[in-house]
Formats: sequence, C-alpha cells, structure tokens
Amino acid sequence: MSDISTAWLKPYLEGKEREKMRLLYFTDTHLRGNTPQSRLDNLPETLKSKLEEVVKLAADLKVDYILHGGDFFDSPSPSLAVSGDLLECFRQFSCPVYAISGNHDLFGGNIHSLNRTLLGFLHRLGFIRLVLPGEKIYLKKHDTVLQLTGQPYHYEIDQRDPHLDYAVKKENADLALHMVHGMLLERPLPKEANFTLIDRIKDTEADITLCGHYHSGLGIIEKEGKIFANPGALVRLSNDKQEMTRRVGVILVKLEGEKPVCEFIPLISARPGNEVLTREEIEHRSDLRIKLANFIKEVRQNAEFERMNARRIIEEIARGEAIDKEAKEEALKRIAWVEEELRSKRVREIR
Ligand SMILES: [Mn+2]
Repeated sequence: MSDISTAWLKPYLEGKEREKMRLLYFTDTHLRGNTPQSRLDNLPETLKSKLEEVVKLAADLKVDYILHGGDFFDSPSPSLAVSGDLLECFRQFSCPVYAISGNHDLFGGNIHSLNRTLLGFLHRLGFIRLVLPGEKIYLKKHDTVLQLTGQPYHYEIDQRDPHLDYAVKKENADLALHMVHGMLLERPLPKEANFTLIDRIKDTEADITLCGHYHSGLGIIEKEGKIFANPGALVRLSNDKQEMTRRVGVILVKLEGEKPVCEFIPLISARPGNEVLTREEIEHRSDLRIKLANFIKEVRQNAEFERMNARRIIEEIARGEAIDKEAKEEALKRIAWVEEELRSKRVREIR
C-alpha cells in the first residue's frame, strides 16, 4: 500500500485526551476472491489495501472499537484461501470488532442459516463478535457506558413496521448506538421498492443509528439531535453513474463532551471511480471465454431472481391466506437450504 502521511490526521486527534470513547464504522466490504466485470483492477488486492488503510486509521485515531454494518463477505461460504488472506487484515486491529450480518453473508438472506456460514463460524471462534437481534451489549470506557445493539438483515426488513428493526430503547446507558443492515433513506428512491425513511423512525432512543446495505450511502444526517449515517459500501461493485463519483470511506464516531459526533473519513487507497470502474459494454468484447462466463453469470442471476421471487411469493401467500407464521418460516428455511445445496453443487462443478 502507498505510504500514508499522518499529518492530515492531526485535527482528528486533537482533543483526544478529553474523549471518552471512539469507534470506527465501515460497511459492505463484500470480501471476495474475484473481480466483477465492472472493475478494471484486481479487486481482492484493492480490498486488501483498503483494509490495511482502515487498520492503520484505527491505530492512528486510537479507536476503542471497530463496527461493521454487514455484507462482510460477498457470499455465505467464500473460499478459505481468499478469506484467509483478507481476514489477516482483521487480525491487525488491536481492538474488538463488532458486526451484524448482511443479506450476502446468509444463505437465502435467512438469518437462521447463520451457523452454516463463514461469518457465523468466525463469530463462534470469537474472531468477530456478531451483535444478535434483541441483544444489548454494554461498552464501557472510564465513566461512559454505550449501549450497542444491531439488527442483521432479514427478509422482512424495510417491509414490516420499521420500529421493530430500527428503533431501540436506551436502558442503563449514557448513549445508545444501533446498527442496521437495512435501506435507510432520507427521501424515497424511485428504483427501490423497499426502504425506510428516517422520519419514520426518528423517535428511536438511539443517539446514533448506523446503516449499511444501501451502497451509495446516506452520508451523516442529524435529525432532532440524533445521528443517522451510512458511509456507503467500502467496495464499489456496480458501475452506475453514482458509484463512479462516490468517495469511499469510513465513519469515525467520537463520544465526547455534550453530544456524540460522527465524521466521514475518505480512504486514500480508494482510487477515483474512473480508474477502477468501467462502463464499457460487455458485448463489445469478443473473447469467447468472457461471453461464456457472462452467459453462466446471467443464468445464475436469473436463478437468484427466481429464488427472490419464491420468497416473495411465500410472503404474499402467507399474508393473503393467513398461513401461520411457523409454516411460513419453515418454507423460507427450506428455500435457504436449497440455495445452500445449489451453491455447494456449483462449487463442485467448477472444480
Ligand atoms: Mn451490500
């Protein structure tokens, strides 16, 4: 990684003595071993240099905790060789890492598949600490107590009452921070069907709500004394116009004095969009292998779409016919199993 001067960090470090607690938040790392066709670089290498920069930032900024907003991996069971390489970076953090799982971390987006995924496995080993739904974790430093909660992705998020996923109660703590892997927006987006507007959940008792899932990010928004933020994905996977110009970064959470402060810190190792993303049309490429790879990718994407539909159909039927919750959950669970089966079959086929 290129040398990163620390002179510019000075303003962030001033006043550190007075500070009670510092956390560094980033999200949607989508750790993976290959490069999507929208990118010109070697994505695993880029991911590595970004993670190295975040590790260095965490040390320079003297943060007490690392927070990850989900979609840690790009798939529920990534290859061990690739993951091992990238997880080496996570071992360099000198403070604990708390995370929530995203849709990509789970089979069929099903939270019940967590113990069969690599992320769930890392949690069991204690490598990463997952914040589970409904769980309250108390982080203490000097006389400050921070209540940490998290809502992992599940298939009803941004569709059911948003208070169930986004609003928390603050109990026995000075401050509360809630992480959600959901589509929190300030204004509706025409292309998105499922989202939650900040205005719907601003009665939460969390002082800070940190989200992921929406890769373009939300920025840092303050409403009625509460902070709602999403720095955007740490990796740009799509080549849409917004992603070409977006700055990639992390959020520094400073708990000091009167009220908490969040600051966006752009990553130096994230190169400008036009250097790493291509908008070139795939059909202009004549290489047969690329065409074949694309065809396979398309078939798989359609298969993915079918599964999404299957989930939605089950939801609709369950709603319309008043099917009981248990039966619906069993059906959704089975879809996750089928997806897991298909995935491992695919791995065998590729080999
Ligand atoms: Mn994501």
